Amino acid sequence: MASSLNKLRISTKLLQNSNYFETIPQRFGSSWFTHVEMGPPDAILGITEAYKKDTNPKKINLGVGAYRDDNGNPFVLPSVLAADRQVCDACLNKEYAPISGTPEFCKAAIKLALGDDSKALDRVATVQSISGTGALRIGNAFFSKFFKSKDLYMPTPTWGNHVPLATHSLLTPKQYKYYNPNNCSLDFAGLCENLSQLPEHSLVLLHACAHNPTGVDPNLEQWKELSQLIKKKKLFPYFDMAYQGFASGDIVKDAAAVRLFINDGHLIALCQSFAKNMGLYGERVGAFSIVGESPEEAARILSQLKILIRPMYSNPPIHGARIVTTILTDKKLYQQWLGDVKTMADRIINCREQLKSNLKKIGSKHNWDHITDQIGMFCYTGMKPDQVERLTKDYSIYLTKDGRISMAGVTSKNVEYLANAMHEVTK
Ligand code: CBA
Repeated sequence: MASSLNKLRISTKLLQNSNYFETIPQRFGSSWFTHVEMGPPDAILGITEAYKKDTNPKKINLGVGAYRDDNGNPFVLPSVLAADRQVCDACLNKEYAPISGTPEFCKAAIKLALGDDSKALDRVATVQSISGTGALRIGNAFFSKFFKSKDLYMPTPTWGNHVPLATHSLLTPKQYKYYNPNNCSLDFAGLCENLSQLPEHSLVLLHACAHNPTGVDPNLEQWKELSQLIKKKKLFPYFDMAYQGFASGDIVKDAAAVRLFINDGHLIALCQSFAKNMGLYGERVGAFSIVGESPEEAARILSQLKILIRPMYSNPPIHGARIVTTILTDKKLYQQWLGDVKTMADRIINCREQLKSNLKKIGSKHNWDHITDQIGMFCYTGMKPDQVERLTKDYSIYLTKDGRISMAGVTSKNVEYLANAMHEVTK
């Protein structure tokens, strides 16, 4: 009891990032909450709020990674629409799902990641999660409770939310080298050097594909080397796969790193999201899995995951998971969905070409090759914070301060305006 109280106290302190609790007055004047300060907007989702307020008809939102069609509109995948109709027509009941989500969903989700014929399927514990963020939340809670090391190593840079997700579960975010800003590419030597220096039994967070924010992934040969290194150094690979299908347009190719690690005999943890590859952003569908040593071990892990989930949100929402299950288990819809994923990935790849060629056409002297070398939803442009600020202030182009643009917001209609603005601020 004393130790769990202590843990709660430490957690509160970490969340507040100060010795706040000891200093707050109980009550000041008429309210209990006069001491609650205004917090800053979210570094990514806050951008959409600012964008919405802008009245410039030429404004562009390149902040959040949410796919848009070539008219800049949200895109509901035709396969998702068809599956949604099937689910509604079935008039299913609205009972609670099991704590871990429906077994059919969990089975279909992990098969998509590991492959239908994976030998690991009978020794994996999978639970449905509140999209990719929720998967990380469950994973971090599990590691905080059951892993000896409380350090979570992540690439520099990484998705901004990885850091608070770690601290909320009392894990300490640590870094390893990943990206070289001088040549806008992977710092593979630095990455290997850093990983080989980590203490044994460390937790290493890896972006499975379409690294956010850099758009730079190791190639297959480099993943092979990383797998051997991680094995030799006895590190635990913890994959975040939020973009399966979005990097290359091919869900098998994008799962190559995860499947390679399994074939090399690693036990892994895996977070999946269906926000991007099925366009189910607001439905919040994802999965968290741990591949164990045996079916018996997987059953023990699953029992503990359920114990962690129950007080977090009891059990997951059902509608989005039904859509995903329908698509993944219906041969015709599945084929249609593969085509939809490719349509989205191809449009983004095409926009990369257009942005680069427009910059060249306008006369930019910079090397913009990284725009087409990088993959996935984002382009890490290399623009500095003052240049980003000018883009927003002078051109109503909204993006994160680190110069990341969501390629999904670029269209054949706004690409020229964007290229011109980028040229003006980087001259
Ligand atoms: N992992 C990574 C690496 C991500 O980029 C994101 C989404 C998630 C979680 C997990 P969800 O919970 O929606 O399944 O995604 N990142 C964003 O696309 C955005 O959705 C982004 O713009 O960086 C976000 O929430 O920040």
